[in-house]
Amino acid sequence: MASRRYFYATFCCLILLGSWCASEEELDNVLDGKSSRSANFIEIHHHFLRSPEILLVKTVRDSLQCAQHCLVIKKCRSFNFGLEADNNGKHLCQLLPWNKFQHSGRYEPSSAFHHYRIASVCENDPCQYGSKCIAEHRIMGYECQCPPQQIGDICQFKVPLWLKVNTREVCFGARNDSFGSFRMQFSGKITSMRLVHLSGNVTCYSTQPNDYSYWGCKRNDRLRTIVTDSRNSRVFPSQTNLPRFYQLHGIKSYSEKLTFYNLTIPLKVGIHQEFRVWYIEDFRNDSESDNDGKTCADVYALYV
Ligand SMILES: [Ca+2]
Ligand SMILES: [Ca+2]
Repeated sequence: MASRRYFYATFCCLILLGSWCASEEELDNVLDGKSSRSANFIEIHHHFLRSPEILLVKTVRDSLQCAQHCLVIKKCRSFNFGLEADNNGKHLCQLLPWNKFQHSGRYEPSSAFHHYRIASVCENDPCQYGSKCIAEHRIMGYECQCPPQQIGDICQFKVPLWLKVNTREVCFGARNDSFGSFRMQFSGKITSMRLVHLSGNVTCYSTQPNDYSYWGCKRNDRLRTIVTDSRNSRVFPSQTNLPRFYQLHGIKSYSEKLTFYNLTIPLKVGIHQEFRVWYIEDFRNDSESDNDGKTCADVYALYV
């Protein structure tokens, strides 16, 4: 059975300066002089990857020096290290752009080589429900490619599902362009959004402060809160001719939840995409000077 162990290697320009200078044709492919790169390598004794492409062949004094050469080359994912030394005590070092996961049929036992690959976070199977893990070696991160009915950074959520999308409370005022903004925590497709009241209230007529409302002006069924994208194009509610107020069945201006259910075509959203919550008069710059107050809310989206 092949033995396996880990070792840590790092490259910075100073370590290799003098031992190897990149040739001109190699320059596009190597880290610049200000960069550094580190990685954990997994060592598999007596194995060899017959890679369809070899980035570079060097002779080196030991496997650590081969690992350092691998780190210099951006595309390098693994290397074969020859066990037999030449007359100068140097070993063969083949730098490869692939690892055994991409070419498992070419990974084989060998009496002449040990094989080393950069440890991938994908080896721990972080992506759920059989979704595909794509390793990003330069930052040692990864990305999960989710099947259609799942979302989340590790595809952990099955849709349809309401998810809270703001990380801190979203507060909007009623004048002076005091919209509240938030960024989506998950990419996917949404059809609905829901604002859940946390604190505060707003009014369109502060000279008569007896009334209060979370989403409108007075305590009635006229709603005056909208959601736009970062370019201030309205997303919710989706009706095309926006009056100074609108109505939604069963929802009052002081209801705890303001739910928009009106996207027939799902809206594709990206992770960290910005949306804004506006008071309508403030958005329209229309009769906002006598407005007052501030409402804070959490935001949920229905992913489908
Ligand atoms: Ca007003
Ligand atoms: Ca305004």
